[in-house]
Amino acid sequence: MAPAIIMPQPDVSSVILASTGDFELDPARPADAASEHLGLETIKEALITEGFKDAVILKPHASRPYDLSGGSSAVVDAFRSAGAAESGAVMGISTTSSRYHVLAVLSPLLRRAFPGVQIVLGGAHVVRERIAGFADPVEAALGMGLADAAVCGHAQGFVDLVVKHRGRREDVTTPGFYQLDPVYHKVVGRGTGFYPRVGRLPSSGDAGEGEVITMLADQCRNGCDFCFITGRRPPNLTVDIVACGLGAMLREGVHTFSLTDSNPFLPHLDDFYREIFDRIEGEDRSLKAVYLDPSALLKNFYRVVERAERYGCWYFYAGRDAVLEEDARVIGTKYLGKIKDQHTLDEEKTALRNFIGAMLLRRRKASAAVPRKLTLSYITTPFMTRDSALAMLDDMREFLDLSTPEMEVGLSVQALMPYPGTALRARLADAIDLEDFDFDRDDGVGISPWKRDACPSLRFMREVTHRDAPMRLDDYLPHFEDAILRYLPR
Ligand code: B12
Ligand code: SF4
Repeated sequence: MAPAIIMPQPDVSSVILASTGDFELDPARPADAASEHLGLETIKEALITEGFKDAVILKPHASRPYDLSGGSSAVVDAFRSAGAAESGAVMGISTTSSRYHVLAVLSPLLRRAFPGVQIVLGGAHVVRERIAGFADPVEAALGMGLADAAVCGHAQGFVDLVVKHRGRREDVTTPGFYQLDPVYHKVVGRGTGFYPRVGRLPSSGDAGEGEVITMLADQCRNGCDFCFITGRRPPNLTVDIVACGLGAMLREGVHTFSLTDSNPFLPHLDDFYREIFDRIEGEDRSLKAVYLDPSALLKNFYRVVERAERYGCWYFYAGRDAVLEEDARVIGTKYLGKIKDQHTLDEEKTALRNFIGAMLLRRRKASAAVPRKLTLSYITTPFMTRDSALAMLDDMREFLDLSTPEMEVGLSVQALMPYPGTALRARLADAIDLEDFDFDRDDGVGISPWKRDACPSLRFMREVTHRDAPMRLDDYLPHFEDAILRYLPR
């Protein structure tokens, strides 16, 4: 291949941010995505903070994804109206692993329509990893020309490209920013990116509707093997920025904050959250989708219950994950870096039951009419035996029996996914299909990255839902049992 000629690049005229989740190759199939994207809102806010005001987040209308299946002229038009045809336009595309295949169509389309545009890739899929036989996501994206640069971790490198280096990517040396050396065609770059400086708390969603998604802090020290966020740099959000941001949104009429914080009840974050909520004490607000790590309940039960009430949390999402130690070991579900043994899992079960009881009691005492909710999330794996799957099913039923109108308990099941960058992926590499996260793997029905596809949940999901995990499993339990009995050997 002839070495690329380095052309001087103009200043950045516009920045167009988009998510692969908002594009669909098969119009008959509903997309997984939400058109809101907190990561992209964060980048936009960081650019504004640094004085760059011309960033646009591309959003499809009426929550329908952009159709990439036909001539795609509507997609090109949307990018053009956002400024893609201007010289010096930079595109920032965010992707998760399950939507990565969209790029194979989207990037060439954009390059044809807007020659000279810079495409920068970021998001959960973009990590560096060295596993024999697997393509490194950054090398793959850059090598195939799907992007001119790739940002691992948080977005500081992108902000530097636009503001500090005025679009000249060869000058960017910020950690987390990767590109191909123009002469040797080797990937250059290092580390993972910092969370960029923001003047205001980023949020996504429509404040006018009264509910937004936001992140106040993001740290967890458990280190589960399947978890992607582990090891990421914590955001540098200060109490001031968060409290002022929440205050401003409350004044705009927002009453519900959906939090993406990974583990808000860890003791080392107590002071941070307490200070924030002290500042907005007395305001009418509630928090939902609050992640409740069951192990956080073990030593600090009453502290967690008290904090949850004080912060206004009414809808919790807890990772029950595994019920038996053998499954916990496969998944790598941990408490402070240590795989959960049977004793810990059993203690967590008791603690979760007590938590449901405590919430119910408080709900009955409280004057507020809001019912409490807890969704328990379970993870099925291709390595489950019939007995362990049935034990999981029993556990689900026991929790579901505790559901009342005042304290609703719901279930969600996820199939274990060996996402790039996770310890799980490295550990189970020989059980994963080589085509995993490749462009051909979307068969339009369901996706299994596992060579050993004995997983009842995957078959169950295909049969019952015809798509990925339903959020609430309650109605599907009998089908789940059928699938276990039918597909899992004794
Ligand atoms: C909230 C959330 C959602 C929300 C999204 C709401 C929203 N407004 O964004 C909902 C429920 C819709 C959702 C859906 C899904 N999600 Co989700 N989600 C999360 C969660 C918990 C937080 C994400 C977040 O908002 N973080 C806060 C922001 C500030 O950080 P960020 O998004 O990572 O963005 C920063 C960097 O990544 C980077 N960045 C991101 N995009 C870009 C783009 C460019 C150009 C650049 C330079 C940088 C960059 O810069 C940002 C700021 O520094 C993460 C777990 C986690 N804690 O990361 C999982 C996670 C991202 N989701 C995941 C998955 C699998 C999904 C689904 C596929 C689930 C499903 N089966 O339906 C869908 C797919 C959605 C899609 N678009 O494709 C996985 C992705 C794993 C992977 N390798 O792909 C994660 C990591 C959880 C996990 N299992 O480990 N999700
Ligand atoms: S407890 Fe949750 S956030 Fe923490 S490492 Fe495990 S899966 Fe990730």
